[in-house]
Amino acid sequence: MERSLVILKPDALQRGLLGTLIGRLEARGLKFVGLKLMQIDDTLARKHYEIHKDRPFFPSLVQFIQSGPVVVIAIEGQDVIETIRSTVGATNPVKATPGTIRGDFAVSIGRNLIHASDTLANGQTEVNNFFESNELLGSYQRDTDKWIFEA
Ligand code: IDP
Ligand code: MG
Repeated sequence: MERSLVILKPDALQRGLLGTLIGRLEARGLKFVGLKLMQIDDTLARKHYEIHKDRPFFPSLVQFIQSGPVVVIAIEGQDVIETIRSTVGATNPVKATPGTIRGDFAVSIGRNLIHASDTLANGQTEVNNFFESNELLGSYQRDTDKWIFEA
């Protein structure tokens, strides 16, 4: 089953937007299988953003993501990577479509509120980097699933 890691970044908590952003994801019908408040340490920050290590913004990115508590969410289901990326919107909020999270709540690329995995492989890797297997509850059913997913 496809998995994605969402991080509600430190700006989301500081701005009091956790509930709003979780609500957007929940209202779309996405199934949460892991969810916790944590503070990311330097080792995990560097690992998470390793693909950007040669970019000029890397130092500020790893510093920002560990600058305060975050909420991390593991989401599971068919096509969750693409579904969540479309809900999140473009990396640069200036270019993000209104109706997306970044298009509605952010204006600056370095304060764009939310991370979402970008590929199937990265989704699996990132969920495993942030959650122990006993923190993931993958097997429960929701009574609403038949109203959200066509059989
Ligand atoms: P994504 O979060 O939409 O997947 P990525 O390209 O993976 O975007 O970049 C990771 C994060 O790095 C972005 O969410 C953003 O906060 C930051 N970032 C990306 N490009 C820039 C930039 O050009 N300047 C400053 N920060 C950037
Ligand atoms: Mg990315």
